[in-house]
Amino acid sequence: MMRREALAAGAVVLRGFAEPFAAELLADLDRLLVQSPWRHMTTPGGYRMSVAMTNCGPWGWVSDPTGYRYDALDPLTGHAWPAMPASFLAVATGAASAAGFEGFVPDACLVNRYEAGAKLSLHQDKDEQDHSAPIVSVSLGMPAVFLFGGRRRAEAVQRVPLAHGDVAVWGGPARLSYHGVLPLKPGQHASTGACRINLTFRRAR
Ligand code: MD6
Ligand code: FE
Repeated sequence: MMRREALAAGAVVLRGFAEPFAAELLADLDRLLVQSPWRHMTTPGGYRMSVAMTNCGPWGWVSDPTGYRYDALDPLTGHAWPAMPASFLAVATGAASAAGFEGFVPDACLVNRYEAGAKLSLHQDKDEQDHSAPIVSVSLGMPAVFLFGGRRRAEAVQRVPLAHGDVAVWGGPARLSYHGVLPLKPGQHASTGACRINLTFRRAR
């Protein structure tokens, strides 16, 4: 059973939406990691990100000392990113529809791995060309506290626990909302061990 929790106009958490697909998503993730492995990117400010990342699909989100961008090639391998698995696409389009965003076809999936202590500071996703498409964010494994604010950094931030199988979707009036993830607590999850995996789907181009 899926529970729907509104965060704001245009933003919702679909509790457990991805749970039935979790085993397939994680098996497909293992296959794509052979092609484009985890790496810790560097921020434009020169810091090593605590979250390990990779991508799949036509476009991959990349951070390096020159800035943030979407790139068709994995800078680590020089090759195209792995294709987006059918299971990933199905969960992303299904969750978007359930959240009221019909016709969402992601062309980028950023995959994040949080280990104990890893965090993501409050930010907006604005490197995409098309802000009419939502962001679809699938949580697997260890739980985390997601921070969800407003369009301006100074606005109040909600603390939203995200567990295995939960999907957060934000678009429309919430598309440019500030968001982040608090440092992951140590622990173990049956499907991912000590880490949290997050699949973030976007329309980059
Ligand atoms: C999450 N990730 O891991 C949310 N945004 O739950 C993001 O919001 C994110 O990991 C932009 C770039 C990288 C990210
Ligand atoms: Fe983000």
